[in-house]
Amino acid sequence: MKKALITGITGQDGSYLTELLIEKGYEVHGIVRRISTFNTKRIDYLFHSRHYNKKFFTHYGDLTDPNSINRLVLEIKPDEIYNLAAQSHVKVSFEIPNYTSQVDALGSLYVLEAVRNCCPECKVYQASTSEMFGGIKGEIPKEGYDENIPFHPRSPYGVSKLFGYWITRNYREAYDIFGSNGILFNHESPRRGETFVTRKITKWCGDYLANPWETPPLQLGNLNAYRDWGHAKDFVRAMWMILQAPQADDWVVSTGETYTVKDFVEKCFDWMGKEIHWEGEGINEVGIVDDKKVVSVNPKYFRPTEVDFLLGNSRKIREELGWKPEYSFKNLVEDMMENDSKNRE
Ligand code: NAP
Ligand code: G4F
Repeated sequence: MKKALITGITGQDGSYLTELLIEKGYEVHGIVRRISTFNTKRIDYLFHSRHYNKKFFTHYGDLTDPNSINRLVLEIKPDEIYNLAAQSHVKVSFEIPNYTSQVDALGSLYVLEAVRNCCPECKVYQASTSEMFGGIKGEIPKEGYDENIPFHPRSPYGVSKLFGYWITRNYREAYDIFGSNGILFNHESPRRGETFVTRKITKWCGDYLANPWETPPLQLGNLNAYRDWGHAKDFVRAMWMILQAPQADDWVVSTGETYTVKDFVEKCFDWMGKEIHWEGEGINEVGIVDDKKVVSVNPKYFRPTEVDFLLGNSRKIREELGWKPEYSFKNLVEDMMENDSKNRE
């Protein structure tokens, strides 16, 4: 039986990946960090399921504590490590750049060092990101970003992740470690953190459906940013495929379609059977439904430097590994809206 170790198991991707690996017959170990509230709600049901609980183990550890990572890698001796743990919020990374770098940059080094010292045959998946590309108008390739386009990160998060990307490549070249980067574009789901824009919108829609006249308007930042949004279930499947490839490599994973934040809001209103129209411009732009203001812009959500446009070109993983997404943009919105509108109608 193969053993996998997942850092960030309590996050959106960690929870879906755990399910996938257990279905594939793996024994799954996950690192949970200690915080003062419960942080295991996305994986709690796995402990209570007879199907899962004998193949699933969690351990305390923290990516800022290299001793804990070394100890767990030595004890578990995994066949595969998925390094998903991160301070993953781009806007927050401007407020806590030092901490973000410790987790997202140095944390990935600690994982690789533990593998080099304790189990050099173990394969390592590094959670790299489309945030390493700049999304700056004028620099964007027509077909979308692929593995060969130069990086230009625009946040402490993006810069820290770029270190993770390069240190993974370096350990591959220097020590022959099977270390692969998945350069994943945005992926969402009903388990998405509530401060990321898609989930913030669908959560708000759930409140609005329950009480349209009392719900205060949804406050957003940049309505015109473009993102290539996929479903997390499709994307964790790509992570697994990346570690089953014949050789370690770097892979872009994306849907190949891009939409604005405004498009996402419109699709959610479509799902509710309502039409939204927009008035005004810039920070005065508002969304109106049934003569009522439902969306406004609050500059507090703007970033000091923004990634304006993301579109991925995932031709390589589609052709070489046979990956393709099953969820469309419409299916993604439906899945999130169904979840957030439950028990609210
Ligand atoms: P997420 O929901 O924010 O999960 C992050 C995970 O990291 C959580 O389990 C979190 O624990 C854990 N973590 C944070 N700081 C830690 C620390 N110091 N030590 C140990 N664990 C720590 O993120 P996600 O959306 O699942 O993304 C997974 C990975 O892919 C991240 O590395 C992210 O940067 C990257 N990525 C995500 C996307 C996307 O669109 N979702 C795209 C590209 C790359 P708590 O539960 O305790 O907070
Ligand atoms: O949902 P977001 O916060 O995601 P962002 O910044 O694209 O980062 C996510 O995807 C990355 C992959 O490209 C991951 F690496 C990263 O870990 C994370 O999962 O923001 C998406 C867009 C941005 O342009 C932002 O400025 O939405 C815009 N936006 C507009 N209003 C907002 C809001 N973002 C947030 N979080 N909250 C708003 O109110």
